[in-house]
Amino acid sequence: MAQKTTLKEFESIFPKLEELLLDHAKSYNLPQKQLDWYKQSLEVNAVGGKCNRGMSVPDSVSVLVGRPLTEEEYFQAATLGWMTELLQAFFLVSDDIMDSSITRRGKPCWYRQEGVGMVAINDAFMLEAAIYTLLKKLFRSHPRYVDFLELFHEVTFQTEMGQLCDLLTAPEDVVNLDNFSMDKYHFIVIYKTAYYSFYLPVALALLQLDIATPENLKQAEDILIPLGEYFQIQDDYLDNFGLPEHIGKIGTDIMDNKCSWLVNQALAIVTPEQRQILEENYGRKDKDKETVIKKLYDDLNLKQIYEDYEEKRVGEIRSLIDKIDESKGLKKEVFETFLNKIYKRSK
Ligand code: DMA
Ligand code: MG
Ligand code: MG
Ligand code: MG
Repeated sequence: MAQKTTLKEFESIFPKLEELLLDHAKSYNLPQKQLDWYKQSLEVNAVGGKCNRGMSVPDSVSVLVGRPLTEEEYFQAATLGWMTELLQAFFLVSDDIMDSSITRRGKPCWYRQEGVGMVAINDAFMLEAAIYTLLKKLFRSHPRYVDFLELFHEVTFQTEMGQLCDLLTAPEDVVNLDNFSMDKYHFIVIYKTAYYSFYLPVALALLQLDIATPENLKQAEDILIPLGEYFQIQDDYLDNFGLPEHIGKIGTDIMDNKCSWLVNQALAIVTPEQRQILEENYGRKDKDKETVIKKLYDDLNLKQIYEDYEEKRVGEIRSLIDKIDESKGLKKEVFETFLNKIYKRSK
């Protein structure tokens, strides 16, 4: 029987990894002040989230071997999990700057914290670099070391393409609703979110066990990408309908002119008059205009449309999972665990 990791157990691995990262910086005689800064950036940005992505690595490894992990196996899997959290930290620190966000995990975004500002850009790069420091220190002799490296590089590039498309579809100065479409939306979200949040942890688990093949990686991708798309649709829904106390962040998609799932749904059903309201109020850095859009979303019943969509999508994903051929080394439970964690989430 597989065993699920707890946040406490997962977090207990972090101090050891932090020590390795700080030792690495010390080996270059990085001065104390900068060492303290790096430590602080690691602790604020990599720790303190839900760690769903990170914990899914040991959970997936345990499901795949069908038993609880040994201490050594758990350490390895949790380390790979922490690397996905470092990748996420790198993306979030930069995403919050680019999205002009206010809070993250219930606190001011890193770039808005006292004395940080644009140093956060370099901190983001250092969070990314930490992945490769750990990979080299702990996986240099793993038979799939090169595959780990290539996977992190490829998934990083995929996410950056998604972010590029997200940003260029949301210019700050021109609102053109004709620029939005569900096709563009699909591209944006599978790249900016699904690969690093869903495909990466499972691919890492397969690589750790050295059972990854082109076939089972493809099989995993075929389910994890739709699952990741559903997850980002939830994120877009929660950006407007979620409670900041639950999601730990204040929504910015309307003011940021984002090609969000909600605006695409709205565009599909608006009357000409409502479209005019969208044209005049969407994507403006103005609280009152944002309120007008929020009211329009309520009038359009987007909450109900989302809830109906969620039921339909989850049904489709369940049937994809049901069709998995377990003879290629994958297990349905890996995906069921993911789905159960995010179904009807409010944070
Ligand atoms: C999330 O997009 C994607 C990445 C790569 C961080 P987002 O801006 O909707 O995320 P959030 O709502 O957390 O700012
Ligand atoms: Mg954002
Ligand atoms: Mg963003
Ligand atoms: Mg969002």
